[in-house]
Amino acid sequence: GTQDLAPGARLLRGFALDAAPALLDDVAAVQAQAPLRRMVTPGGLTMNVAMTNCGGLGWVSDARGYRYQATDPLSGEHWPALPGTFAALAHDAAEAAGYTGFAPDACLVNRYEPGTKLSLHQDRDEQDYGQPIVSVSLGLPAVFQFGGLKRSDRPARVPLVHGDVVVWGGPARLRFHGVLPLAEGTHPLLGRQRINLTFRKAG
Ligand code: MD5
Ligand code: FE
Repeated sequence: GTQDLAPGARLLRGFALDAAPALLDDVAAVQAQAPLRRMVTPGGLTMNVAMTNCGGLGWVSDARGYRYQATDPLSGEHWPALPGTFAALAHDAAEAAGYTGFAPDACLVNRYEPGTKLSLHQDRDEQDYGQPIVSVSLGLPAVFQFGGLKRSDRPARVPLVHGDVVVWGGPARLRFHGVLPLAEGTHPLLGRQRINLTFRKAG
């Protein structure tokens, strides 16, 4: 089923279920080339979530700030190419939410383990806020925090499970959001992990 969380935010329950095993094979291939790592914020804190990227651009954080760049700072090489399975799923999910022709140039892979959280933030490092963001949840369930346009707006709690896809666009694009600490558990395909794929047109 499809559900509007708010204007511009559409939850596609189970949209990625059938594709999930193929997506996870490609996640493993991406990780083999560009390993997951915990990045450091400009303020000097090590992030809780482990990350890597694929596609023409990847999101990075270090002492100099947050940005997208074409190369992996660990290797100096380009990020792995965006797998065809990823591009097709992101395009089709965006279309199901009313965005035709979505062609992401960046996929951020976020890896959560039990206890891992993502603090409330806005996604502001992309060039064009008119482009949607597609996010795919795989593995362990999480409780997503969906806030307002001000940090002080009390966030709603949205449970997200394996196979769920959310398309964030329009007036939802700049809402504050985060992920509560992951509960302990074991997923049949991923074990003690949640993987979130976040697709963007960043450049
Ligand atoms: C996650 N990742 O579950 C989330 C999924 C990130 C991040 O937040 O920055 O890597 S993307 C959630 C999102 C993106 C853009 C807008 C909104 C939510 N929103 O309006 O709530 O790892
Ligand atoms: Fe975010």
